[in-house]
Amino acid sequence: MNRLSSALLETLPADIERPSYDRGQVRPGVVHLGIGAFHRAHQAVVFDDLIRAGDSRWGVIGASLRSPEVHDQLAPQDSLYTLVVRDGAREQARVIGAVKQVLVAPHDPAALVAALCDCHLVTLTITEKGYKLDPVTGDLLADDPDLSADLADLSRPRTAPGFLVAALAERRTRGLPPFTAISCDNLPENGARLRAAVLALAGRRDPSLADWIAEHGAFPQTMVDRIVPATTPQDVDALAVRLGARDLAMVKTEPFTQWVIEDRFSGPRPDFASAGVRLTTVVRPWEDAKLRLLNGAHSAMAYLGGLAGIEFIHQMVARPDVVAFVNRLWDEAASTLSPPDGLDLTAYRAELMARFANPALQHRTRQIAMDGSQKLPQRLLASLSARLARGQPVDALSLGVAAWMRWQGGRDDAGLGFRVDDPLAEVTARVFASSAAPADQVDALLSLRSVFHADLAGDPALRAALIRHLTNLAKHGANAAIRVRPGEPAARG
Ligand code: CS2
Repeated sequence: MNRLSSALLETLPADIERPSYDRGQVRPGVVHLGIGAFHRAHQAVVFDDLIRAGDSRWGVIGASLRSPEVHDQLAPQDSLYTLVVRDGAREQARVIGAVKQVLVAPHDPAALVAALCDCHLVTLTITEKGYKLDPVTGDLLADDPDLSADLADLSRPRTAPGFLVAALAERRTRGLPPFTAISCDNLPENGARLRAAVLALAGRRDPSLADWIAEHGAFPQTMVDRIVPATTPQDVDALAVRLGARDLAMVKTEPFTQWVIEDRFSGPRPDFASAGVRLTTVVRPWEDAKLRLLNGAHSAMAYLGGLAGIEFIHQMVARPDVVAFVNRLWDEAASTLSPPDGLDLTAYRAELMARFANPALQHRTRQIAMDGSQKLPQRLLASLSARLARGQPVDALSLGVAAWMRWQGGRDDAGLGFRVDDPLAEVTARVFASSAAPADQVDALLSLRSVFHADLAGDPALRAALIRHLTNLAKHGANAAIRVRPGEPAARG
């Protein structure tokens, strides 16, 4: 069967939406770093909408900072791919034309720097790990080999901050203004983090460059939201039947999508509002609500479900005991939020539960469990700290954290081993190798300063709750632990 390509667009069935514009006229106003599935199902769709509406400045040059995989999927397809939106039994398919090209940074770093010198916007999804900042001190990481290489020599950058600084230096030399750099990772203050990383790296090379970026650059904060599970070979096969062509770069997602951007730009700004994006002055309350409610529940369900051997999120929320647990977690987390105007937490929670229940997404608990050490602070620990500071109970939040702890042991409740996919996996594996006692495990994990701040780690109420939960999890399993209400003993489930 043929691959999806420009030549095949005309032959696609009528119910497949496709670019309604001349792709040859689209200019590359955006460079995206980290062109994974999330970008293709979220920001790239907004740029496609803008181009469809007649503004051809917002074509995307995508870049992968490590692997050639996305390039190899998209290049034979003229960078076309299908967005498959699934809602229960309903499915819509739309071919997205906004991506013009994919660069593989390590193969040709100069091409990426050149693209960055010739764009208005840079968007980034480089994951929590990509910012190269110590999560506690906020300084550049001391022991990252790629960052050390960039600090020594930026002629062939390796890291995202390295690429941005190399290109900004070049733009300054050429008398061009900086681009607007929009972090789209699930991190609080994502724009401030990106700015801090770029300024720190620039400052180590040339303080006047850092001053110029600080004065003229823009790093808006954002909140991004759309559930985008990893594509499976079965998804590709099913789409091939609909398209009559194979699309190895397809992405699958839900109908819901949301993007809130701080209105702070250093150059041309697309008419984002016309494409459904909310521009605002304060993003933090949106981010906090999304991270602590959606992502907090996701992570807690990922570890509890993973331990109980439950594969998908929709299977979790099909269970009344899990729904009750998630609601307890949300009651605790919501009490720490100051929702912005336009966000009704009751409606938001109901909508989240319905999104989790979408059976067509097949969102794996294992996928969400990845990189927990990087995700826990903003998803569960921020709410925990706020509650503990007010002397309030944290039973559900601490169960989520205890489940993350047990996950580090690399063995589920049925005794099956799995690989813990996390930058701290080696360190946490040693904790489980050295003691089987929950109290020892809790103490050792609480001493990880890149995850738990010292005052959180030293809180006796938290330590006691974690030991109680980890003991229950080890003795009775996650299914039973989900059902335990504060004050009740655990029963085997
Ligand atoms: C998920 C997120 O994998 C994960 O950690 O919690 O990717 C989640 O699906 C998105 O943030 C939804 O916007």
